[in-house]
Amino acid sequence: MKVFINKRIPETGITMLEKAGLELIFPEKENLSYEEWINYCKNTDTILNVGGDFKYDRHFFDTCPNVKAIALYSVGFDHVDILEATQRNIPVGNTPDVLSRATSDVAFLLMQSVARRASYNFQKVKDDHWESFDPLHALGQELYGKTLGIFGLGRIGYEMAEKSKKAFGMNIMYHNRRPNEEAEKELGAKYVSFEELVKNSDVLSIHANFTPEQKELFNASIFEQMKPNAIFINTARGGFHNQKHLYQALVDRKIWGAGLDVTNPEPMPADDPILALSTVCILPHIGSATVEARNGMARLAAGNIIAFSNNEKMPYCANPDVYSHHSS
Ligand code: 8YV
Repeated sequence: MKVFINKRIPETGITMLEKAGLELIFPEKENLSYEEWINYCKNTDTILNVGGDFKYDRHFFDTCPNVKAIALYSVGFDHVDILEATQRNIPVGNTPDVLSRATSDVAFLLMQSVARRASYNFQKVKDDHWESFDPLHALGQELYGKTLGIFGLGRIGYEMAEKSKKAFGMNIMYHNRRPNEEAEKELGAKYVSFEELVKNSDVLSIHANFTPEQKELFNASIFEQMKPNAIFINTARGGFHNQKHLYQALVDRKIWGAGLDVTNPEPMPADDPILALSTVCILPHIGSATVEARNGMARLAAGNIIAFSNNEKMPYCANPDVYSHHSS
């Protein structure tokens, strides 16, 4: 069985696939164009997909009818039309859990970096602008006892809430598709409406799966309702926020700061004025960029491909319905 892998992943995953006797196909060059990528996909049975550059939409599935399974090297699957894949009996694997610590660490890091204007101050040192001590200049804010609002309390959101509670005694509230009993019991997390979350969070951190209906959910009218001291954190998907509105909300002091590991668009232009603000910290989508997380992702993605090649269910599948569909 042929497996097309569009970018190198950690060796641990490659070794698993080789040991399973699968034929691995790597592109001849980095950064394929859409046409080049499609040509590889047309001639393969399965894909181990790295990154979110190309969309798996109806056009893709029509053009590449040989593709029988896709294993994503990501937990997010917003670049895949899951309904379309399911209708065509194509399982789509993903990589949950193994990156929850690393990604929530980045949310936690951004929260602190923004609260203490770390990026701005680091830039001052680099620019040789270390000025004489000023008791009033560019003060930060402390997080002790503040309220953290989690939008989407799954595995990553839980880890962020737990760290914030342990470190700063933060009160946790959350908005989710359904209540999270464990978070309520272990962290005293309180389920609130979206409106309450927006109005009462000192820090609002997004940890939900992105769907097209949620495109730019966080826009001017939402920032308007937030607390003036609020810090907005997005480590999920850039599509959740309107970045121009976010900039304006910061300039107009509707909210206090923003920490982003995902931007809109992505990559974002280096001349975006938001980068000049002192209560902003922006990272280039590094949530899962640790050796531990990336090795874990490689093992799960390879395991999904191997399971498929053995006619077994993918252990981590974004569309498990595909299996009930098969047997009916
Ligand atoms: C990846 C991610 O870096 O898992 C996800 O959903 O966003 C990150 O782990 C990104 O998707 C590239 O594959």
